[in-house]
Amino acid sequence: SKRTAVITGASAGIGEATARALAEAGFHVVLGARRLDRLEKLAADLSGTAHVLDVSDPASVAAFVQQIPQCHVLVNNAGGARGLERVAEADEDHWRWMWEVNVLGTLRMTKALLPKLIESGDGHVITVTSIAGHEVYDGGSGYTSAKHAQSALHRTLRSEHLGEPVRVTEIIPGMVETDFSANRFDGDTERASKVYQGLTPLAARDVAEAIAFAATRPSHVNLDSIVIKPRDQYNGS
Ligand code: NJP
Repeated sequence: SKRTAVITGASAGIGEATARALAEAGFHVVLGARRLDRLEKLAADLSGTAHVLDVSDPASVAAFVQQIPQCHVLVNNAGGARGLERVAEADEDHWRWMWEVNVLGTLRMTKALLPKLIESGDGHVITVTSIAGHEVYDGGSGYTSAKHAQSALHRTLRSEHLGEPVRVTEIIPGMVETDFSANRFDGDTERASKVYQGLTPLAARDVAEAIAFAATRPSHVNLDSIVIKPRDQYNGS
C-alpha cells in the first residue's frame, strides 16, 4: 500500500507543488491549510485527502491529526513572513504571527504526528525553513529569528530520535516565486515584485523536487539539509 505524506500549507506555493511532486512519486497525500476550497480541488486532482488546518491553533491541529490514520512523511511547510521593519520599529503583531505559524506551528505538527511517524517504521520529518534561518538581514529580524528557531527545533529532532525509525531533513530555500512576498507586504504586489532585484527566483516546483528527492531516498539514508537557491543569489561572506 501507498506511503502517506502529510503536507502543511498545501493550498499554495511550495506546499501545493510539493503535494503534486509527492503524489507523482507514489505517496498518498494528505493536505492541510486554512483555505479548504483550494485544498479540496487539489486533493481531487491528486486522489489525496484534504482537511482544514490552522497550525497556529492547537485545537485545529488536534482535529486535523485525529483524521489521519497513518503518516510516513510530514512536510512542515506552512509559514511565511509579515512586514520588514528594523528592530527599532518592530511590530509585535507581525512577530507573533511569524512565531505562531513558523515555530509553534512546526512544533505542534511534529509533536502530534511523531508517534505515527515512528509507528510507521520509516518516518520522515521534512521542514521548510529558509536561508533566513541561517543568516540575518536588515528589517528581517522577526522572520529570521522565527526561521532560526524553527531550524533549531527541527535539528534537535535529529539527535533526540537517533536510533529510531525517523529521518529528519531541513529544506533551506533562497528566493522562490510564490505569494510569499505579497503576503509579507499585506497584498502590496508592487513592493513584493521589487524583492527579486533582477534575479530569476526559483519556481515552487524546484523546491518541491528537492523535497521529493529527500523523501524517496532509501530508508537508511538521511539527507540532513538541502540548500537550494537561484543561480545568481549569493548570501554569506
Ligand atoms: O508561501 P505562500 P511559500 N495554518 O504564501 C499556508 C518558506 N520560504 O509557498 O492557510 C496552516 O505561497 C498557506 O495556506 P492558507 C516560507 O517561510 C519561502 O513561499 O490556505 N497553513 C499557504 O498554503 C514557508 O515556510 C520562500 O493561507 C498556513 C502556505 O502556508 C514555506 O517556504 C523563501 C497558515 C504559504 O504559501 C512556504 O511558503 C524561503 C496557518 N496558520 C522560505 N498560514 C520564498 N517564497 O521566497 C499560512 O527561504 N499557511
